[in-house]
Amino acid sequence: MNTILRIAIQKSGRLSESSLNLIKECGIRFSNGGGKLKSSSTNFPLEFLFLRDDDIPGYVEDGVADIGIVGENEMAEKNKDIEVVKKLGFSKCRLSLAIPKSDDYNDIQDLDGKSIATSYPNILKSYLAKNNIQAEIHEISGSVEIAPGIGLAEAICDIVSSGSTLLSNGLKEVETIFKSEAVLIANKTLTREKQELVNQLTFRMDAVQTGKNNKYILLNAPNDKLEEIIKLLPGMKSPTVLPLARSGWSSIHSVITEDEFWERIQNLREVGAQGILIVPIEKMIL
Ligand code: PRT
Ligand code: ZN
Repeated sequence: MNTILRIAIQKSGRLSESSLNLIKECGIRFSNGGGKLKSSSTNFPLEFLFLRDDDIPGYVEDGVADIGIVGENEMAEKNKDIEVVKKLGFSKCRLSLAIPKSDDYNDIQDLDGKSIATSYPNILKSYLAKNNIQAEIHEISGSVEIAPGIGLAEAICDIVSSGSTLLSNGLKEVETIFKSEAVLIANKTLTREKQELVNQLTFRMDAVQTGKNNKYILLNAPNDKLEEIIKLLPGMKSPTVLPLARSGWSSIHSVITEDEFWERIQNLREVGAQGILIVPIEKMIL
C-alpha cells in the first residue's frame, strides 16, 4: 500500500489560512471547502485533518496525525513528546504579563503574591518558578484581557501581537515570557517512508521560504563601477554580468535578501547603479 502522510492543520483560526497557503505554495493541491474534517491532496500523498489547535500536539504525539502545524506557545503549553521539524515564520506573537495601566511596576518581584489569569498555566508556572515568584494562577480559556477589569485577577498572562487588545482593556505589558511562531511538528516514531515524505515536504517549504526572504535584482551600471557593485551584490554564487547594447555599460543580475534590501539599494545608487528592478522570487533552491 502506498504511504500517505497525515498533517493536522487548525480548522479555523489565526493559523489556518497561512498554513494552507504554505502548503499550496509547495505545489500541493487539495480541496478544503465546506468545513470538512478531512481532505486529501490530489498530487501529493498527503491527507489533511482539520482540528482545534489545542488538540494538534496531542494527536501528533499519539500518531493520529504524523505531522502538524501549531504555534510554539501551544506546543510548549501542552508539553508533548514531539519533534519540531522547522519554524515556519508566520503567526509570530509573544506571551506576556500585563497589569492595569495605573499600577506601578518595577520588576517581576512586583507580581509576588498576586493573582494572574491565563490560558497558558504551564508556561506561566515554569516562568514564575524560574524567577522565584509565588503567584496564584487562574486558568481561563478565553477573554483573558478582561480578568483585571472584572476583579478576577490582578494581572494577566496572554498572547500579544500588536498590543491593541491590552491597550483597549486599560492594561500595560510588563514582561515578555515566551516568543512564538508557527512550527511544523512531527511524531517521533515515523516510519522511514513517512520520514521521506516529510523530507520532501520540508524541501519544498524551504524553497518557498527562501524565495520569500530574497528578491531578484537587475540593474544597469557603467563598466568602471562594476567591481564596486559586485562587492555589494554577492548573489548565490556571484552575480550575472551581461553587456548592454550601449557600449561601456552592463546589466547586473543577482539575489538580495529582504533584511538588507533597503540599505543595499541605497549603497548601489551611491556607487552609480541605475534602472534598478526588483522582482519577487517564487521558489529558491540553494
Ligand atoms: O479554535 P482554536 O482552539 O483552534 O483556536 P484558538 O482560538 O485557540 O487560537 P487562535 O486561532 O486565536 O490562535 C492560534 C495561534 O495563533 C496562537 O496559538 C498563537 O500561536 C498565534 N497568534 C498570533 C495569536 C495571535 N497572534 C493573537 N494576537 N493568538 C492569539 N492572539 C490573540 C490574543 O489571545 C489576544 O486576545 O489576539 C489578541 C491580542 O492581539 P493584539 O494584536 O491585540 O495584541
Ligand atoms: Zn486553541
